[in-house]
Amino acid sequence: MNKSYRLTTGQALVRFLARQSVERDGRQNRFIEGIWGIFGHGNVAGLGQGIVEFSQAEGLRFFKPQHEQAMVHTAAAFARHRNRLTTFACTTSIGPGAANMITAAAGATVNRLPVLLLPSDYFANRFPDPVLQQLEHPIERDMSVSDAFRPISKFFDRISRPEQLMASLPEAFRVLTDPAETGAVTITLPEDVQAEAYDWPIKFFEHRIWHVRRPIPEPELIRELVRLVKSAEHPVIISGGGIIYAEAAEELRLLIEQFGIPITETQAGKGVLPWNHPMNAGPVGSNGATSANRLAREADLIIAVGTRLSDFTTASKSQFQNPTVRFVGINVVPLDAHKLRALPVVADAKRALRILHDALQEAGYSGTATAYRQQVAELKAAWDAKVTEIRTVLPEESGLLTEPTVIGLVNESVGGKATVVCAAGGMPGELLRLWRPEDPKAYHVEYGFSCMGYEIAGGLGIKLAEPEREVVVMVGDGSYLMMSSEIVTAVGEGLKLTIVVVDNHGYQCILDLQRAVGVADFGNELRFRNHEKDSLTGDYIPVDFKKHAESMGAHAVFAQTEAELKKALDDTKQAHRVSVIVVPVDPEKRIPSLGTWWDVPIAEVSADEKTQQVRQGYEKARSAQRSIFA
Ligand SMILES: Cc1ncc(C[n+]2csc(CCOP(=O)(O)OP(=O)(O)O)c2C)c(N)n1
Ligand SMILES: [Mg+2]
Repeated sequence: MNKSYRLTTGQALVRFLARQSVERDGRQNRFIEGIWGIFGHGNVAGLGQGIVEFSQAEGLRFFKPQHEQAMVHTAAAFARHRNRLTTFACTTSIGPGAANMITAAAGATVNRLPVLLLPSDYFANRFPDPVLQQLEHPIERDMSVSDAFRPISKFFDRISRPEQLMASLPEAFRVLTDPAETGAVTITLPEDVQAEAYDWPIKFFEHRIWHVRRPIPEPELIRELVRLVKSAEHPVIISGGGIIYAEAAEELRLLIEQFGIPITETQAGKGVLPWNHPMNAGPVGSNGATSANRLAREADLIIAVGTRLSDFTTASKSQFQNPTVRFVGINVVPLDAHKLRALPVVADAKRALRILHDALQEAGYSGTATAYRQQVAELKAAWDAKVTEIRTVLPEESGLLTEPTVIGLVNESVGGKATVVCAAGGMPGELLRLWRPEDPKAYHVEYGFSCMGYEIAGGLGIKLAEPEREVVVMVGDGSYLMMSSEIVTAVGEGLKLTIVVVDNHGYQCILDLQRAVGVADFGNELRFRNHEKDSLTGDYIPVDFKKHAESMGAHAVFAQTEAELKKALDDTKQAHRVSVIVVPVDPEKRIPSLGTWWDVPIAEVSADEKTQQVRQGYEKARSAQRSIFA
C-alpha cells in the first residue's frame, strides 16, 4: 500500500493548506479560504505550479491582486470580519514582491489578525547567486530581504529542505489559530526548494481540525474581581475588539444591563453593542465622546476587556484621573491583560464575562447606584444630541459639504448594518464619534496600524468574507492616491462595493496636527510647486478621481451637494458593481475640538514664538499623564 506521496514542496504546501480546519464552540470551517498571489520568477515555477496543479481540486480559490501590500490588507480584513476563524494565504516572488507585503504584515500583527505569508527566497543551493533581486548582505550570507519579516511576524521560518515543512507548518497553524499568539505568520520559500520533490507521508495530509481555545479565568482572580466590582462606585468597562472576536456581545450585554455598568468603546470594539444601547457611553480617549471620557476620567474601576489599550484609548495615559482608580484587564493575551498594572485576568472574553456575571450574582451584587445610572443616561443623551448636531450641519449656499456631514449622510443612507471601512486620515476619529453601528460587524476601522491603503483592499476582504452585507469604504484623497488599485480586483471579481472618496486636497488631518503642534503649514497638501518660492505652495493639483475610478472599471459619480450625495448613495442600492462617489469637502471644516488630548511632542526649543507657546501648553497637558506607579 502507498505510504507516501511524491510531491514538490509547492504541491505539498497547497495540499496541506487545504486540509486544515478550525473549530470553536462546536462549529467547524476551513481555515485557509484561498490563496492570493502575485507571481514572479521566485514563485511561478515552484509554489505557482503547485497552485495550478492542486488548488482547484482541493477547493482553494486563487485571487490576483494588483499589489502585494493590498492582498495582505485584504486577507487581514477578511480574517477580522470572520472573527479570526478564517484567513487567506499570500504568495509573492522574491525581493520586491516579498518586501511589498511587509507593511500590511506589520498591520496584521499589530491588529492580532492571522495572515499566512509565503514570500519566495533566494536559492538554498546558492549556485546562481546572486539571483535576480537577491540582497547579498556583505557579512551575513544567509540574510535575505525576506528576513525583514522577522520582527513583524508572530512566527517565521525558512524552508531550506522540503521535509522541513513537516516541522514548520504545524507550528505555523498553531500560532495562526491561537487567539493569543496570532498575527502575521511568515514561511519563506527558497526558489529551488519549492520545486524539489519529497516522499511525504500520507498522514501529513490528513484533515486536521485546530481547536480555537477559550481559556477560562482563574477562580482566584474572579473572586478578586468580584471584590473590586462590589466595592467600586463608578465602574466603567472599556470594550475592545477582543469582545467581538470572541463573539461575546451577548455576555457583555447581560452583564452591563443587569449590573448597570457603562461601556466605553475603542476603534476595534465599536459596534459590539448598538450605538443606542442605554449603557453604551460611546468612544473613549483622544477621539472619544464627552460622555465616555467624563465617565472614564472619574471612574474608580476600569475593566478593560479585549483591548490593547493604545494611546488613543488611554488619551496617552491621561484619561483616568480618579486618584483611587484600579484597573482590571480581561484579555486572552497576557501582554494586554497586564497593561496599566491591572489585575490580569488572562482568559477568553466570552467565558470571562459570563463567569463574572454569575459570580457577581452569586455574591449578591445588585449593581451600581441609581444615581450613577442616571448620570450615564444624562451624559449619553447629551452626547447623542451633540453627534446629531455635528453630523447634520449643512453648508451655507454654494459652500462645500464638510467631512462630518458626509459621514452623517452616508450613515443615514446605508444604515447601521452595512459595514463601514476606513483606516487613516481624519475620518477614523470622526467615524469613531459619529458613525452609528447597529451590529458588531458594522464598523471596521483599522486603527491599530492606521495604514493608508487599507481602505479599499480591506473593503474587498470584508465583501469576500460576507458577500450579502453592504460594504461602504470611506477613503480620503491621500489614501486613495496611495492605493486604489484594488478597485480593479473588485471589478474583476464582480463584487459590489461602495467607495466614498472624500477629497480635501491632501493630508488635511496631518496639516491640522501640524498647526496644533505650532508648525506652519508645510508639505501636507496636494499642491503644485511654486517655482518662485521653490516650495509646495502653488494651487491645488486637480485630480479627477471620477475619471480615475472609471478608468479602472468602476461606476463613478461626482457629488458636491447634499442632494447629489443622497442621490448617488441611493443609486448604489440598485447597483451590483463597484461604485465610486467622489465628494469634495471643505478642507478647513472638520469635527470641532472636544477638548481631548493625544501626546504628540512639541519642539522644546524654537525661534518661533508660536511653537514656544504651544510647548508651554504641551507641558501643562503632559502633567495630566499618570504613571502606573503614581
Ligand atoms: C502608509 C501610511 N503613511 C503615512 C501615514 C501618516 N498619515 C496618517 S493620515 C495621513 C494623511 C491621509 O490623507 P487623506 O487620506 O487625504 O485623509 P485626510 O488627512 O485628508 O483626512 C498620513 C500621511 C499613515 N497613516 N500611513
Ligand atoms: Mg485628504
